[in-house]
Amino acid sequence: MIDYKILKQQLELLPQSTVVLIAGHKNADYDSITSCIALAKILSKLGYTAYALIEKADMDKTYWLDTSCVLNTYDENQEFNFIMLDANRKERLGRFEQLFDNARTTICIDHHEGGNNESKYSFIDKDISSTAEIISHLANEIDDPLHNSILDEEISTLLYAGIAADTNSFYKRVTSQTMLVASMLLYHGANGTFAIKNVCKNLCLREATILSKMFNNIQFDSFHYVVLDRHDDFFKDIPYSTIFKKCAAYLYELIDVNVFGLFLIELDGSVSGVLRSNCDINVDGLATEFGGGGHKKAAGFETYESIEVILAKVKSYVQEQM
Ligand SMILES: [Mn+2]
Repeated sequence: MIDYKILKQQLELLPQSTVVLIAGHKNADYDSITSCIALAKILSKLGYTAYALIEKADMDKTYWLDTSCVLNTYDENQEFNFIMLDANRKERLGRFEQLFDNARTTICIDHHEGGNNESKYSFIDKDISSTAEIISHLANEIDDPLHNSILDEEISTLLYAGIAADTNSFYKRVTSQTMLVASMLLYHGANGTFAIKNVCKNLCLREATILSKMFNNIQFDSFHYVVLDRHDDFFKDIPYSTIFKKCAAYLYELIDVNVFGLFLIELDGSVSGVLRSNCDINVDGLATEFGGGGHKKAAGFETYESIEVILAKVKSYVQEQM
């Protein structure tokens, strides 16, 4: 559980004269993107100069958002504070890790397993649906009942989108609190249909072709998996998020699959992987063996282990845990 009073106080202790940078994990998903932008907008309303840091490669996902508070790089010529959102290990920040190292103070707000306690202050709730839900509770805490809410239509829509993304349209990891928060966001003007359309229901024909190739390549050896290879011309230029977030979401829903692995062999020989569990097998522990992590039922990694070694390790792990 997060003590939102203390989180609010911690944010208020940041001096307004110092820039606040907010960044999520590399290969940003919609929870990470919308939470970063929403928090930047909330802090701006409170009088801060706040920016959401998003990699150029992830900007294609923001075409439906106002990105006036988004930066792709930051020139560290003045002091700044750093908030790590939707990630709890600085190495997950990718290119922005160096900024974390050089920040005056660091705050982590997240809902993932693991974590290295590298931030000065950490606010982590592993049982909550999404980082966007955490930011919604924070907004509630900030709100003074005598004044207008900090939540406007835009911020509410961003947070609603983040929750929808991590819950697969309010389908998984949803609690009664999640629905109360969603209701509050709708009350403050969130455009729910627009948000879900943009984060969950936006498969185009090209992506349907990619998905059909993935379905055709499903294999089984103690667990179900698909191996894709960037050396295959078809997959050479397809964005990571299209494969791992958008298309893969359909594969995870197959009801007769217990553990699902999706592996992409990159051009440099490394392998990006995600693991999903529809049973009691904890895939976070498995992803950790490859230097990654995530949640018990959904985790990811990047490794230089060969695909043969990865498949063998996952297979023996699944057999042990069954
Ligand atoms: Mn998340």
